[in-house]
Amino acid sequence: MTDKPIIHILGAGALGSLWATKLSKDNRIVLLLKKIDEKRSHQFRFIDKNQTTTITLPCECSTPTPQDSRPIDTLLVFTKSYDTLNAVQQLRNRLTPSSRIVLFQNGMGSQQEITQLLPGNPIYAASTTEGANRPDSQTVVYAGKGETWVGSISNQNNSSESEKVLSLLSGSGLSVSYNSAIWEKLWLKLAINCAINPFTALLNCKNGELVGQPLFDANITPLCHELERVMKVNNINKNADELEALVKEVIEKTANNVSSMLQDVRAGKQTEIEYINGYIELVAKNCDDTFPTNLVLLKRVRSSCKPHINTGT
Ligand code: KPL
Repeated sequence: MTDKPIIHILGAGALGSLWATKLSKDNRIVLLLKKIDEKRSHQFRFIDKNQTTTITLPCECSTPTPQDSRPIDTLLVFTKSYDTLNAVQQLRNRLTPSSRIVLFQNGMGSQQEITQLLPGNPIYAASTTEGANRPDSQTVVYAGKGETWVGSISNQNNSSESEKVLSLLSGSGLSVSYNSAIWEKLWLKLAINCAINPFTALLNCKNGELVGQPLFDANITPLCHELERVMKVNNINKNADELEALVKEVIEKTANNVSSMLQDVRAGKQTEIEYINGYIELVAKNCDDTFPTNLVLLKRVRSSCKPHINTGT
């Protein structure tokens, strides 16, 4: 009989599967899936460098069923930002006041939705630069080693709980550190996503192909000035020049990436635009300010980034 901790993972996309694989060495991982087969297990190929391993993990249903009703101790959430609230709500009868939840969503807004839904729970947000992709539904490729920062975003900010979360996540062997200023990290990541993702989706190009394109070149500076102002409203001081330099640095480092937004568009999926540039527009409305460059990008993605056929490029 083993007393390894049980970690439930909601959202078995590329990143969820990467963490599930890495954490499975020291923990009992349970994947929460919408559809499960009678074996109640999920198998996929995991490719790390040139090594392929077959991973088989137990799974439970992510919607309420009499069979899957045991309380959840630790929940890592990897759903798309727009699915997060509904997905966590579906598990509500399995969450106790001590269930700890770690949110790995892109953008901003889903974190606040969960802290409002569960004001008494220890809730953490993580920001990660780990790279993983899923070339097909049965294969997960670990594409690039990165770093992960995690920090508390709930009122239940208790240091032994935070140490526990850090130690659980560090058991993955991935590089994880605790960040008591996690909102600042999330805001910086949001600003970078606002300044890269919509352009790549509109121009249908890799990150590294943005600089030099008239749409990007004409708008990046005014957009960074708007992001400086919106961040100031949220007590984050980063000036527009620093932001623009950071965006260009990320573009260079991720030159070969197809951004998550363009991946969604190419795969015919809904994008996370409402939790990226859409979140900036929400702040604009709340503080009676306007961020016109951001708004034009938001409207253009809303109207023209309807899913299109994957050309395979
Ligand atoms: O986080 C990203 C994303 O694609 O969502 C960036 C930083 C733009 C890297 O591709």
